[in-house]
Amino acid sequence: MAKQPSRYISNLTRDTYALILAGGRGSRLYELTNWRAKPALYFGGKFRIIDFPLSNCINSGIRNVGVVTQYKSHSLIRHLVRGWGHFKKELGESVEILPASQRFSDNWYEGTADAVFQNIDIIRDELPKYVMVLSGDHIYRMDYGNLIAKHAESEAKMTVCCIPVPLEEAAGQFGVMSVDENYKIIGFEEKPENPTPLPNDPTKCLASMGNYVFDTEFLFDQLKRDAETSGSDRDFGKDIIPSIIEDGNVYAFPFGSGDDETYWRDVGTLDSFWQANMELVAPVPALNLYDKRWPIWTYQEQLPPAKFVWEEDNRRGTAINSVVSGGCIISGATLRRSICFSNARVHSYSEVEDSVLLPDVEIERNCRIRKAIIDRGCVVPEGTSIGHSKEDDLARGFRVTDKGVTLVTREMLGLKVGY
Ligand code: ADQ
Ligand code: ADP
Repeated sequence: MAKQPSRYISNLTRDTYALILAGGRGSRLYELTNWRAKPALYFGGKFRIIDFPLSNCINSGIRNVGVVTQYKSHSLIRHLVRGWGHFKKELGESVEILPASQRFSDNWYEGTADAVFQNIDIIRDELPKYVMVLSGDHIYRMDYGNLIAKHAESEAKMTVCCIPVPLEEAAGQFGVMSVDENYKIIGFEEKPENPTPLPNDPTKCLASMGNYVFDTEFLFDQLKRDAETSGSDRDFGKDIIPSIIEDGNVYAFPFGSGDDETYWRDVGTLDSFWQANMELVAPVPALNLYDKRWPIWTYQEQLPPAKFVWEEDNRRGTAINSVVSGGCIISGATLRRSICFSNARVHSYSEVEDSVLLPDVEIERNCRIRKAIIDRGCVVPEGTSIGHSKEDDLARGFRVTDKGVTLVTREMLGLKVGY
């Protein structure tokens, strides 16, 4: 590689404005996204999904970020204000919230491209050379600096992050591309039923991660052209990418090409949400949340440390292969392979296995809980059994997935609803 000027990557990231799309509905998460947007969903004991792309931006040196919100944005906005509201414009840093506000048209954000189009003036004010459009829906750690450097070096107009995914997982779920030997994109289909396999691995295809880098003016030109195209869904995957690959200069960037680990999860379903959380209780998880060089920032209220109480009559408050957050008290109860978000209370004689307890959950005495997701603020009454019989769970109004994960929300327990 030719010798690069000093501060090569930091100059590129400084010249980049990142727009995180956080307006999606996440309908396959059912009641978990009844009250919150998918990017506001809790993850990993103390985070929300949006913290991952936001932390990736900050850790990569991208300090000007807009978060585009729309659907059920209240808890997302509250989190952003509390946890990400301290950046100082005077120091060249900002995390701005960009709700759909009908400034240009009478419509809310239609597709993803429209969500960017409706903020062109705000982006233009920042005078960035590059614009990154990032999905607010995924869990991964990535140094975007490598991606932007590759974009600049290949003189691409647009670069799409990609990752090999098994064909059956990708079918109908992801944008799928074919590339030449230089990773120039030569074909792109949005969510095909029969994805084109990779030449060197017929079991996988190259999926789009929904993360893009653009030369700013090129992006604006495409968005304006698309806005005037009748019949367009105003979507990057459906409309913009397929319409520009023919003219060339659209490249793919394989995730994990730099120093990044290749952990990337789209927690779009209850099963994948449960699974991704469960991966963190493994003795050595694939996602390292403990890397001081790549901290995941979040908002966390001040809470006392987690407490484990072993009562005198041998009721053992224990947590084995589990992740327990601040403010929790596990008294005389046993947790195995479980994640407790802040302020959980698990009382005597209860057993919790392979489960995710979101914040402020209380499990009263003598409960047996297995393979469950317990939503924020649930109080599970004494003696309740969850996850041991699908019929019983369904009869009590809980949701049970095909893979046998039980979701319990406050509403299902007859408690008051609301965030
Ligand atoms: P999807 O994830 O299905 O596919 P989409 O539902 O449009 O695409 O969501 C993309 C991102 O934009 C999400 O973060 C979502 O929250 C947000 N979003 C959706 N609609 C929005 C709106 N109207 N306003 C603001 N934000 C909105 C995309 C690509 C695929 C790719 C997958 C990877 O289209 O090609 O494979 O992402 O997950
Ligand atoms: P259990 O159903 O297990 O009896 P309790 O609510 O009585 O649950 O709590 C059991 C233990 O947890 C208490 O004996 C105490 O040691 C600890 N505990 C409960 N609340 C607090 C608190 N606010 N601060 C510190 N420890 C607490």
